[in-house]
Amino acid sequence: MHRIFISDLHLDDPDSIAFQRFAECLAVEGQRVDEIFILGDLVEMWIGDDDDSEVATALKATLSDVPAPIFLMHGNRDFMFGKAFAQASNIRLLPDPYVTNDGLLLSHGDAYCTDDKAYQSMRETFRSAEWQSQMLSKSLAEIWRIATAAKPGK
Ligand SMILES: [Mn+2]
Repeated sequence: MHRIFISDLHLDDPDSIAFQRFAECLAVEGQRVDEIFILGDLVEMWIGDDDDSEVATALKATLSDVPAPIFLMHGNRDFMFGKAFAQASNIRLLPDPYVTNDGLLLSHGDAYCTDDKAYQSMRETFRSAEWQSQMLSKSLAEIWRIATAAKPGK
């Protein structure tokens, strides 16, 4: 069993070196590994699956092209990745934490920053179905404005 683990790329521009290297990595490793795990904060910010920005479009195209199965966990920046994105990108969303069938515990890790009470309370709000549906009912421009003002940690 061969796997690769990626996290915290914070991609925000399809023309950046980081995005190009990510695409190359998936193109090469996607041919020879059994599973690819992306453990959060793949993008700098995800404002909803209907995002039609260049980076969102490039990301879906890049991910859906990979022959190996891709598993994606939310980070503290991209916790809004949803079912529509998963389907369009041909990836599977993982809960956090997640234990593989051979006993690896996977987590983005922000849930364990327990001394940061302010962050944990914000995290609870951001992950609630109520807050998310309220956000997703706004326009993309409005969500972008709110998200940019509230950058939730690294
Ligand atoms: Mn993070």
